[in-house]
Amino acid sequence: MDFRSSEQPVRTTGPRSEDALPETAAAAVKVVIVGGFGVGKTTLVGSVSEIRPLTTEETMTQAGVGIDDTSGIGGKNATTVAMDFGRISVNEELVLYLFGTPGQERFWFLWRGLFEGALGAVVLVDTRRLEVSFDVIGRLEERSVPFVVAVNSFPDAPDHPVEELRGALDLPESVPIVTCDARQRSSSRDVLMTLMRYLQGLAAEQQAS
Ligand SMILES: Nc1nc2c(ncn2[C@@H]2O[C@H](COP(=O)(O)OP(=O)(O)O)[C@@H](O)[C@H]2O)c(=O)[nH]1
Ligand SMILES: [Mg+2]
Repeated sequence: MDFRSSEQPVRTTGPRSEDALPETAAAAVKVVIVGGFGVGKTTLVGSVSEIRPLTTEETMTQAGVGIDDTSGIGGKNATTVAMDFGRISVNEELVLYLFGTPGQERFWFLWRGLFEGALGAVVLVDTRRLEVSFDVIGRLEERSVPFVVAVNSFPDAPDHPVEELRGALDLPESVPIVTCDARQRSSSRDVLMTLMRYLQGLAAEQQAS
């Protein structure tokens, strides 16, 4: 895909100049950020995106009460009903487009088509509610979407060693598990870099075989 344009129209309205893609951008990669309700998807996309992230949040309505399990996540009163969208230039050539998507069962219709063309995914995990991650991981495995797991460190979350989490989530040795603070740009960026390195490794393996 070539995002460069030889003709740069002069705009008086429209995207701000800082939203413009670098001229050198040569490759665009679609990355999906998934995870249960309140794990920090919107926060991660927001902290790392170089464009003002597009977020579709709707204050949780009575309809969501009892369906979205808010126990253990005090203070959370909005749930993502659609998607988060952001962009990050990893280097001069590589641009990632981030799509944050809810993992609750009632939003699975959004998954249709979303993973088309996606190179990989980040599964955000809250150790206080690991069970929401099971379905999400299962669905990624079904679709053969490579993913890394990022454990978002909430202050009152129990501190599980990575290998214990690997066991609990039933993940093979090869799947990277990292911890992060989704509010920190550098930490969110590290998660994405872990995914990119993992994807590179998989591509190299495939080439070798
Ligand atoms: N302590 C802590 N709080 C976080 C972190 N990431 C997100 N939060 C908070 O957790 C709540 C849910 O995050 P949000 O991004 O809306 O979750 P989403 O439903 O997955 O999009 C928000 O109040 C965030 O400020 C983190 O890494 N550490
Ligand atoms: Mg959200």
